[in-house]
Amino acid sequence: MRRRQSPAIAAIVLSCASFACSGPTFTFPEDFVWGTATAAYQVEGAWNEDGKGRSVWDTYTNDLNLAGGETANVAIDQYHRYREDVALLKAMGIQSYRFSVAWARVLPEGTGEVNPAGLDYYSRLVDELLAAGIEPAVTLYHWDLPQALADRGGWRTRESVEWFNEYARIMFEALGDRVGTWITFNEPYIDAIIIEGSIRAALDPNIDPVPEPFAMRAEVQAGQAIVSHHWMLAHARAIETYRSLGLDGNIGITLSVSPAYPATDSDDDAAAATIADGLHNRWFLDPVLKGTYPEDVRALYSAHADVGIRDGDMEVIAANRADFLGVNYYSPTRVRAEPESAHFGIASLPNSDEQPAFNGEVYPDGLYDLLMRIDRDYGKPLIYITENGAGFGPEDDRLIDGEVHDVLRRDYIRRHLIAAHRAIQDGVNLQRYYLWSCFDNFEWIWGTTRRFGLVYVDFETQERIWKDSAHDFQSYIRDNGFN
Ligand code: IFM
Repeated sequence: MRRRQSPAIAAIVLSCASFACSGPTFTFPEDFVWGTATAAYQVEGAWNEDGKGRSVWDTYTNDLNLAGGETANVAIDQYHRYREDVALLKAMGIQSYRFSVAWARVLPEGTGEVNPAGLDYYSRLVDELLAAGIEPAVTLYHWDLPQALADRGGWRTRESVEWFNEYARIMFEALGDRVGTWITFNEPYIDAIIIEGSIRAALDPNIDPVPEPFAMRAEVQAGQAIVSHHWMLAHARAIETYRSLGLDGNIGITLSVSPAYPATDSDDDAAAATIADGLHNRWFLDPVLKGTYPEDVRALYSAHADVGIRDGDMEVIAANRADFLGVNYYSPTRVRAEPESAHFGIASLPNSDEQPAFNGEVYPDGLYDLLMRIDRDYGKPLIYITENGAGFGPEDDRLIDGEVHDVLRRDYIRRHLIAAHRAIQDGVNLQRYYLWSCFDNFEWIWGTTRRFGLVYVDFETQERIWKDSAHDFQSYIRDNGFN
């Protein structure tokens, strides 16, 4: 029989568990990797320099005014300041830097002739990182399709699979000797379905405008499923190419995963949550980790549009399982049944947080739940958190006398790391955490009005200033955990 501990002994045990006595309370595994993430369009700038071609985002911001008049033509100018930025990452102790390649910088027309200056930039960035002891993790596609390819039909055409494969091969051959972590795509649900679906609906006079991106009418959303299928196929083909080159790194994909919770305990809300989970999560998790599509979502989409799945596609997808799954987590979805909703008869609840974050409800348990669920339902895959982070609004990012006391971000990061730690303790094979983002940057249609950085960027002067959260993160890495 276990003896009950006296309160005095319990107090000693508790204080010995603290950092002063035996190391941090939340200690991560020895080989855990701490990183930060960015994407080319959001940080590089130099939008038309050294032979770079246009991307669709150059068009969206410069010609279509989708970011309220702002552009990322300069962004945080990382193209010119990468040495300074790598030095900053090193000072923070960052162990891996996840960045993306701008396809149109390497292949201005998307296919065909390579731009040597563009390739050289990524080669220099990789060398600079390695010299600083930082492992590069390269995302091949973070939403910036070359405009030339968009003009040829973009991701809607099946040819896009081979365009991507050609580009991927060029990158593997150029950097594969020095880069050991590759991510094919970033967040297919958010970009291929939601963003591109909303933009398509907004620009096409034959399509009724979308009321709200996450409440997109079923027929518009289903019309994007073919794009997402081409991404899945291109992902699998790129893995096949990577392996055929005999390179020995790891290759995976990054999915945005949002656990869907029913708003009430009614059966109808439970069914609605299953649909939301299918649309956002299973539609991607299943092909990537099981080599199949979930039948329920396939039926929902096929009722409205051709999803584009052809003979042999599923074999290619199934034969090329990713080495790891990248998970981006920001918030959960609370779902209720709403029979009259044109969005598959479901609706999500508005965020009721007192201090709302840009990317939805703050709910660290959602991260724990989704990690446990992926571990359980998909055969314990190797998982990297490839994005997690917070933007709360100007109050949290106010620069006062050269300091930024971003209390809400600090709290957000800490609580999500505790959730990740708990999942590791419970057996999840989680080996990396990339914070989004090291630097404030250009947040797509919201431009510079949404800040997610550990480091404040003055967009006029390009000065970088560490926020309080940056000092926290530095200490977490140094101690491989925290109290
Ligand atoms: O900035 C984005 C990133 O490009 C994709 N994931 C979410 C981030 C914050 O909204």
